[in-house]
Amino acid sequence: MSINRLYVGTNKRSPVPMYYQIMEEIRNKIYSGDYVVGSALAPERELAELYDVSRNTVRQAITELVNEGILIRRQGIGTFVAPPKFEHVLNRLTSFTEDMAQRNMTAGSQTISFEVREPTLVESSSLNIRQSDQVIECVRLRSADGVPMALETTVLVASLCPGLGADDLSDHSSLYTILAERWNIRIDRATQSVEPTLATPYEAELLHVQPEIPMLLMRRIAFDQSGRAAEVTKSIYRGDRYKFVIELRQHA
Ligand code: 16G
Repeated sequence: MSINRLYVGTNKRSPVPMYYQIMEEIRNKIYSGDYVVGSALAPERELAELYDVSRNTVRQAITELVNEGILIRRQGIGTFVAPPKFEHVLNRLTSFTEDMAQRNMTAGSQTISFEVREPTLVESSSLNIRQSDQVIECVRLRSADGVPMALETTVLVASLCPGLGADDLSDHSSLYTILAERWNIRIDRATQSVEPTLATPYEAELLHVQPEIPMLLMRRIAFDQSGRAAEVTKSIYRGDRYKFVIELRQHA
């Protein structure tokens, strides 16, 4: 214990709360490889002794890191170092299937619901169609090597992809590939927003996470090669497994 104490970088006299400093310490130990992915964190009692704080303070630091997706708590077993989050670089328009292929992972798709209906006011205006036109709404659970990653609700202009059925979108099929191959609709441009949100009980159950963990909500309006809006998608990505990286340049 006394040797470990030499490496403790927390400072009780700092105005920064101790739980916050301990979070930073644990994060640094993970980044520097002192704590490896999958390894168990020392018990709360030991950490409390190491940092000379109460167990409550240690528990608070650990809970915050669990919420961030850096640690994983397994009920009755312990707390473990989580694998690094997927880094998704937002500088190119890709499909979920392409994203997974770039990581040498297999994209999976499970269709939860599929229906043809009239668009809402927001959808008809985003897709630039009349309210009397038809749209196809498809809810898909997307996975990476079998692990659920995102829940996507896609609304497509029905007249652009006549005959598209629920069966077309199951297993490993890519919507963008089907649109291109069957109807020559090549998704060429999109506007996309990202906001934080909390997992609803329904999303949490499908994505195998605790309810109310942070999630990333993305909305995309995608246009084809002739500039027609083809798709409006709401995607809920697991906040504990994803981080988005944006490249910035001062001059375009
Ligand atoms: C991505 C898109 C989604 C699109 C899907 C097509 C985001 C946030 N969303 O998940 O809008 O419908 O890819 O993927 O990137 P697919 O071709 O694999 O079905």
